[in-house]
Amino acid sequence: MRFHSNMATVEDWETGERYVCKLRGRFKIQGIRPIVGDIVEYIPDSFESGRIENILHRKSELKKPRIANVDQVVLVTTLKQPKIPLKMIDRFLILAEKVSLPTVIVFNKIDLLDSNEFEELEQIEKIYSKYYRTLRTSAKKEIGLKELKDILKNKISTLAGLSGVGKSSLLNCISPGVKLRVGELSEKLERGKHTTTHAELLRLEFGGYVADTPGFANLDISEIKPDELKKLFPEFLEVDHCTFPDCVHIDEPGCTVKEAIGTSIAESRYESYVDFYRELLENHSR
Ligand SMILES: Nc1nc2c(ncn2[C@@H]2O[C@H](COP(=O)(O)OP(=O)(O)OP(=O)(O)O)[C@@H](O)[C@H]2O)c(=O)[nH]1
Ligand SMILES: [Mg+2]
Ligand SMILES: [Zn+2]
Repeated sequence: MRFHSNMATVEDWETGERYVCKLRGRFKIQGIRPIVGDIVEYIPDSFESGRIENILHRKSELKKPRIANVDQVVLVTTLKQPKIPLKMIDRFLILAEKVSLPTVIVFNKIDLLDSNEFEELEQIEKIYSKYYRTLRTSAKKEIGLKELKDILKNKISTLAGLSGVGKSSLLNCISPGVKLRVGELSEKLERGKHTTTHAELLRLEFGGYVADTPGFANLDISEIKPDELKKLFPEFLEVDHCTFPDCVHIDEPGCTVKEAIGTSIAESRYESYVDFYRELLENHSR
C-alpha cells in the first residue's frame, strides 16, 4: 500500500488487516524491490508487523508514477491554476500506452473556467475523446464526483498528473476517510508545491483501490524507442497507409499520417509527436 522509511505497509488480501513489513535481505542482493501495488506473500511475525517474502508476477508496471498491477490510469489535468500544456497530457498518455493501460482524462477545476475557456475545453476534449474517456470535475464545487467514483469502482487505478492539479483534493472528496494533505499553489508561478511526496494506495469505501501519487517536475520518456513512438498515438495507426511501412511520419514522401493532420489528427498531437521523436533520437544517439 505504501512505503515509509524502508518499511512496507501490506494489506491482507482476505482480512484487510494491515502489517508494517520488513523486506527480505535477498531482495536487496537480487536488486529487486517491491513497489506500491505489488501483490506479495508475507509472514506476519507479531501484531501488525511482518516480513515480505515474495513478490508475485506484475500484471502491469507503470514507471511514472511507479506502481504495479493497476487496471487504469486516471490522468488529472487543468486548464487553469495551473494551465497544463497539451504536450504534458501527451507525455503521460504515451507512457500509459507503452504499458497498454487505458487512461481516463479528468479535467479538474472547471469551477474556474469562463465561457471562452469552456469553449477551449470542448476543443481539447474533441482531440482526445475518440480514444480516451474524458470527464470534467471540480473538487471545490463537487462536480463530476459520481462519475469519477463509477470509473474507480472495483478497479485498481492510479492517479497521475502534475503537481497542483488537485489529485489529492479529488480523492478527499470521493473518499472522505482518507484525509490526504492538499497543498496551496505558489502564487507567482501558479504551480503546485509537490505536496504529495509518496505514491500510496488507498482502499475505496465503495470498492476498489486508487493510488494518490506525487506530481512530477519532469516526465522522462527516454525508455521509449524512437521507432516505437508512432504506435503510442492511437489515431496515427488508423490512418497509417504510408508508402513506406517503416515510415516515421516526419518527412517521408507518401505519408498518409501527415496528410491527416488537421482532419483526423489534431495539429497539437502531431507537434507533440515530432517533439518527442526528436527528443528520443537525441537520447538514443548519445
Ligand atoms: N478552484 C479549485 N481549486 C482546486 C480544485 N481541486 C483542487 N484545488 C486546489 O488546488 C490546490 C492543489 O491541490 P492538491 O489536491 O494538493 O493537488 P495535487 O495534484 O495533489 O498536487 P501534488 O500532491 O503536489 O502532486 C489546492 O489549493 C486545492 O485546494 C478545484 O476543483 N477547484
Ligand atoms: Mg497530492
Ligand atoms: Zn507516414
